Amino acid sequence: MINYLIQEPKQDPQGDLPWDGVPAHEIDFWGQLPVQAGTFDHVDGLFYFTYAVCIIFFVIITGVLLYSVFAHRRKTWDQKPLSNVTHNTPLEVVWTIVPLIIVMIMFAWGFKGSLDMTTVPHEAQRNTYKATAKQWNWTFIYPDATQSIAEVYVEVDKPVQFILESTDVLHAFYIPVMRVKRDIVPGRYQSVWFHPIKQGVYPLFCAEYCGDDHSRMYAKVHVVDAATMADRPWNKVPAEDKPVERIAYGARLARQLCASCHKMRDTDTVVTGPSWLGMFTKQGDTYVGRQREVLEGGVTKTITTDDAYIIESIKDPTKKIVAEAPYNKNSMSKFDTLTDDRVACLIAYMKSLADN
Ligand code: HEC
Ligand SMILES: [Cu+2]
Repeated sequence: MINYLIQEPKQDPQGDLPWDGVPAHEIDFWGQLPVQAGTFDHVDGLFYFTYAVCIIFFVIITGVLLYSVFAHRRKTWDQKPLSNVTHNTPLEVVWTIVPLIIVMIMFAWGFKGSLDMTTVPHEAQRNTYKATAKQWNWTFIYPDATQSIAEVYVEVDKPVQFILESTDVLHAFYIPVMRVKRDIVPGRYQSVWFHPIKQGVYPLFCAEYCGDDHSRMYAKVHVVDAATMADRPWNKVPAEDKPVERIAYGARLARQLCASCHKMRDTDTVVTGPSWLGMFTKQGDTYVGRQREVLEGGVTKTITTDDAYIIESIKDPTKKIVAEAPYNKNSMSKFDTLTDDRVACLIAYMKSLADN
């Protein structure tokens, strides 16, 4: 079987984005990704069956058609019809029954598959994660209530369930190598489960068009062994006595979560939200926020962009809206699941932007 590579995902020149470093996966002769999950074999089985049926019938039907067109063509201009057969009962019965049987096989197979996908085994129920989709990123909550963003760790050989929710519009949770895909409807919980069988890093996509940066709504799925899992690599926010690491961590979060709307580097071109450059200025050893006109309940106020305002802007962005156009016309969705510790790292990063 021929193997060739799909293209390496396009690298963002600025790096630090969720899809950096996810290896391209080999696809087979039929254009399929290798299966990395122990469940859902029937997805591929049914796919190949349907594919084969289509090819076989295409060849038979087109063959008979072309043959008839050629063999039974009129050979002289005034030739009379050679036959006037209007129907053939045995033939019609055959071409009704045979496709009916084939379609029933497809239905039964698909129905069995759909049942297996929607019936979550107990083992997966005991290993339940939550995935929150929003424009345009993914947040994951683990069974132990810790959190990670734009990447998620699951243990190899341990069935896992994801409860899915959206805080804004329609999204879809899609991990091609696990053969799972489920639409996420705002205001409704959905769930999927799968059984990862091979360690590695795999891409998770949003498979429902959800706005400008839909194509960047991407996450990494790390399938790791139990020892790595016990170490909780996703939960390592640098400690408070490591300010430099905290700024670097905040910068990474900002690239993952906020860079699609806020300018934070000279080279950024986004203008959806206010630039973070100039948010703080440094006076001696302290960072002073800028003056900002905001609308709170329709009333214009002038405030200073201090920590409390920034925390509120993140957790409840509609409370005070930046009054300046065009920002007042755009909206920011709330990041209310972001832990305080992570928000503190984000603020440390915003302040560090005043350092140079
Ligand atoms: C979908 C686009 C979008 C994303 C993503 C986004 N923001 Fe915003 N943000 C906005 C818009 C638009 C405004 C201005 C309107 C308002 O105040 O709500 C804003 C305002 C702000 C403000 C107030 C800024 C000021 O100058 O007064 C802060 C602070 C902020 N965002 C922080 C964040 C952080 C932190 C993140 C990432 C965790 C983030 N934003 C992600 C669109 C976004
Ligand atoms: Cu999406």
